[in-house]
Amino acid sequence: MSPGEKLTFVTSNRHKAREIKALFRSQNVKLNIHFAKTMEIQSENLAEIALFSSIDAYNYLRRPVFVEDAGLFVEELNGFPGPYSSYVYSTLGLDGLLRLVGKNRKAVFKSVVCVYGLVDRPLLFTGNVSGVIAPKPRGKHGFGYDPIFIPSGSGKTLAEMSVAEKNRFSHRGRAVRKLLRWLYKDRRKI
Ligand code: ITT
Repeated sequence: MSPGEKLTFVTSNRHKAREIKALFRSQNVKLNIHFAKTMEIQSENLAEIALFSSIDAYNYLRRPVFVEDAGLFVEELNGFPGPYSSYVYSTLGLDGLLRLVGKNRKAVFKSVVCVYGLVDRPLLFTGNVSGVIAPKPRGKHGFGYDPIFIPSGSGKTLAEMSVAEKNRFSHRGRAVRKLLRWLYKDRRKI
């Protein structure tokens, strides 16, 4: 069995599952997915949240797992909503967030992947993408803040992109490609 096939991705989010599955498929690796909501601690640090979620997933499944935690950090709002992105999305929504953003529209999407139970320590991989907040929502694909985030180097919002195109730009694509590189460029580690 290849190292990637030993791993199970645990998430409650079918969009994330689709994006990550496509990244694994592009390397000809099958991905096991288990849909469940893992425990999320309250912290300002995405890596800490991902670490605790991965331990929770491992304790439940008792096999090598990985989770991914992400958030949108808006510069003018000192990084808000950041680790609270899920809660803010369901309370303020896109329009509520757009009302808070003024002249400075810079933002960063951050992703942290945490693997637990594969080797003798947790493995963390991060991916960031800078961009700007669009004046109004555009596009029908993706989820969450995709309709209002335009990554640097593109004129489109993430919601105007296919899964493959979003993966080329996105925070998640960057973090998961690092994981795949770790698994396949240096197999002697496992
Ligand atoms: P998990 O079960 O994997 O934790 P989740 O939906 O709770 O799924 P996160 O806590 O990582 O995921 O993400 C927090 C929120 O940030 C999420 O609900 C979205 O609103 C937003 N978000 C994360 N990644 C995004 C992306 O790629 N595009 C748009 N919004 C995103």
